[in-house]
Amino acid sequence: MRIGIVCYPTFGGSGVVATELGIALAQKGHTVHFITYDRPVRLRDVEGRVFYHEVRVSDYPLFDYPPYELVLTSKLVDVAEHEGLDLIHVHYAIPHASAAWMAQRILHSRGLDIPFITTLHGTDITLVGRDPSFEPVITFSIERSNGVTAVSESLKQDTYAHFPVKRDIRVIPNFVCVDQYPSAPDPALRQRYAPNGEKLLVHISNFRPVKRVEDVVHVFRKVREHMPARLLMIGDGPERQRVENLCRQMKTCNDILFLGKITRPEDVLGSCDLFVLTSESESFGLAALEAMACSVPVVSTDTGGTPEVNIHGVSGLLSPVGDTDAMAANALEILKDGTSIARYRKGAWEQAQRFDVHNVLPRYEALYAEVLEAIKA
Ligand code: GMT
Repeated sequence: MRIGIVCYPTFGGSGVVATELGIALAQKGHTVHFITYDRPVRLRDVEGRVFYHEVRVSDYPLFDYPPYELVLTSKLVDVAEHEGLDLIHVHYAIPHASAAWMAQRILHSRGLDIPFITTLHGTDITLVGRDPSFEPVITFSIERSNGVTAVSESLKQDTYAHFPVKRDIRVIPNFVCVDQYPSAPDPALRQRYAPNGEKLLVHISNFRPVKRVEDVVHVFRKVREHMPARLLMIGDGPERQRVENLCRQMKTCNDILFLGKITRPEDVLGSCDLFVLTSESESFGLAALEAMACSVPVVSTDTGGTPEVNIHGVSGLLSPVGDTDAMAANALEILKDGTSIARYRKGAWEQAQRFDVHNVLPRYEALYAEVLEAIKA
């Protein structure tokens, strides 16, 4: 199959999943064309079957706002026609699904009928989508997609709750290539970040308000009252400065390290003892799954799709949003002794296996086959 993938090329989970999906499809022999405004950060070639087409918006003085959706639409038409795409898969409802619909109509007028699939990732529905000004476009493009997937059952239900959408939405969860994650800590990294045998906590996010990153610092402070510990903060975003200021006020700077954006977070994750995710809302929590794939247990909030990924008492522990006392108690419960740590590490790794690419990819391929069949009929 020749598949076009549209995604945000950044460190966000939707871009990471879209990129890994394209790579996994190419590994199975499909040809994959990424169409986006920048090269996806995790993109790599697979035997000449992965291509990248940049959507470049020129800066016309006439426009107050750059017309990205229109340029994306034209690029989709161009790539579909000239690369002979069989199908387009867009990640994130806006503006990708509406651009795909417009491209589909243009292609139809030129005698080509190409289906498009929309994968809903979370903030397109739970945050951005709740802005009433987007509602008509999101509802329309979900209804008109040839196939729609959501990354969790919770996100599927949120979509029905927030939009007057009637059509079927298929849950296909996010995935990881479990083999690509380290199976044991790296002694050199442990020595660098926890030189005195401290427990190593880690958080990864885009530091947006929805992540409640300050709560991570409060959880860490409470854990450190009971055991020697250090915290690694990975990622960057609008809240980072505020969180760094909080660390300075609390005089915890020596034990909290801000590593910024990292292309291969698994290199660090694999050497940590506990992943902390304090989000207010989270459709899935890909970063938590990546931690679990490295056998790192998770202390998280019980919001959105997180409980579908982090199983309470197995891969980690869950507690209500904002309850940093409960999250710290959960962290201490997991880290209390070697037996508990080993049990949760095993539970985390086993739970990650359920989301291995080998289990999830066939579900996308089956959907592709179904929509291609339906468009021919
Ligand atoms: O978490 C973010 O703010 C980024 C966002 C994105 O679109 O990249 O992540 C969403 O999609 C990820 C991949 O499906 C999910 O793992 C995240 O849970 C989801 N984020 C939220 O729902 C807040």
